[in-house]
Amino acid sequence: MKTPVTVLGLGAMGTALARAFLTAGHPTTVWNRTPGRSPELDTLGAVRAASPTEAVAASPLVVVCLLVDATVGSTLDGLDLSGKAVVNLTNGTPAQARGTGERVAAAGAEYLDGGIMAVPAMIGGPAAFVFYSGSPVAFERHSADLAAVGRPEYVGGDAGLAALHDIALLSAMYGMFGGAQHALALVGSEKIPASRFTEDFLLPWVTAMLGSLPRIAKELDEGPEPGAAGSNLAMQAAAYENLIDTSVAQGIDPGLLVPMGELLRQAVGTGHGDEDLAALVPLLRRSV
Ligand code: FVH
Repeated sequence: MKTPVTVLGLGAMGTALARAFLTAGHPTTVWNRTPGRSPELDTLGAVRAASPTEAVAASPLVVVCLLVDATVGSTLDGLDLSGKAVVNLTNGTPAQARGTGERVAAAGAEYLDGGIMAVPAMIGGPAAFVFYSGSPVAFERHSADLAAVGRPEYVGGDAGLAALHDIALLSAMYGMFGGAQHALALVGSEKIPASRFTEDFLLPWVTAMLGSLPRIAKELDEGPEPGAAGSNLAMQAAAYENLIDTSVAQGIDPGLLVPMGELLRQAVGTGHGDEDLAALVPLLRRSV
């Protein structure tokens, strides 16, 4: 028999997780603050618990997917978690993950924090993956069970590391979407259709540019290769002024672009004008 699983939270993501566990044959108990949510899970065989206490008691593996970290605290506090593996897939910061991990361990459970790299429709499919960090015991015991929702990627014993990986990827995603949305606003200012522009130009361009990421990463790991910058920062900083000027002239708020321009100028001003985009990364580091 497959490991029984409890899912706390039946929002869009919790529902997708419960569905994936049920589809993979796990006896699945669910609880949600607002009763009766996602009735389709009942036909798949989900058992509804009347309270978090009842839900947690039903399974050795407890998956939590609620809105924010504070919600996780108020839901789990005071529960008897002894002998359980608690896997928290709620988005949060590394510090929140470590704090929740300490409280869950104090309540007698093994703790894994997770970062889901998928939208609900992707859960259980080949492109979904989930970062995990925290208890190696829990990961070893349950990674095969957790594979039902997406490819498990264990990134270390520090409970905060999954959140760090998650936030890093979300940062890249929002930067990418912010740039793309700015591009669509620019062409939209001249009534150029968004779909055609996206398919013919935006997607191929962004895809080609993303191809330079491994070289940037290698440079960060191993240092710059002398003379390798084909598009030096002095040139980029000069051209970047045109992005701001054109936005303003077209009536588009340049707010999403301005910080990158400032960083380029800072790089040139501190002697990195002949380097490439990898040189910007160290400039973002602040001592904490
Ligand atoms: N959906 C997505 O695309 C992303 C993909 C990556 C991971 N995120 C994170 O997953 C967490 C849950 O997200 P969600 O999409 O399921 O969110 P909602 O559909 O808004 O559901 C929220 C659930 O949280 C429950 N809840 C809210 N407040 C409380 C509370 N004070 N006490 C108990 N439960 C609470 C809510 O219950 P209800 O409103 O139905 O009663 C839902 O079950 C999230 O961290 C994402 O960042 C999703």
